[in-house]
Amino acid sequence: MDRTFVMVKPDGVARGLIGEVVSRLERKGFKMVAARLERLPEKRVMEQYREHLEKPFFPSLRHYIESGPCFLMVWEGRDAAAVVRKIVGATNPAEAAPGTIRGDLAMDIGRNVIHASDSPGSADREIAIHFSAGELVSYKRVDEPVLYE
Ligand code: IDP
Ligand code: MG
Repeated sequence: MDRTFVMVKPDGVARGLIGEVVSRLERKGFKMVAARLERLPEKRVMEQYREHLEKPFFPSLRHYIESGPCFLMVWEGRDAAAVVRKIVGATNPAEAAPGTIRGDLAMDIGRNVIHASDSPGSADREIAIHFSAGELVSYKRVDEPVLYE
């Protein structure tokens, strides 16, 4: 089954939105296979956002991500990376569709509540940055037989 990396950013944690985010992914049918609440060390912020290191917004992005604890998760399900990105919505909450997490719960591109990997390749890379293989658990959801044909 496919996996993706999802992170409630410090604004989402501070606003008490961990449960809302987890609930949306759980109700969809995704299975959480790892989670951790922590303040990200600088090294992993740089690795996580390596494609943005030279962007003008990177210093403020880094300051934002390091400003408080994040809630890091790995979720499993069919086409996990692509489908979770749709649930998360566009990067700018002003353009994110209603019904998406950013469309429903955020106002500002610099405070957009959540991160999710943008492809299966990014998912593998980002999961490996934050979790060891031994931290990913294996179990069955009782509704798995009715979630998939
Ligand atoms: P994504 O989170 O939807 O994948 P990316 O383009 O990968 O969006 O950007 C990573 C993060 O950097 C965004 O979620 C947002 O927090 C921040 N960011 C991106 N573009 C801007 C910007 O123009 N101004 C401020 N922050 C930005
Ligand atoms: Mg991105």
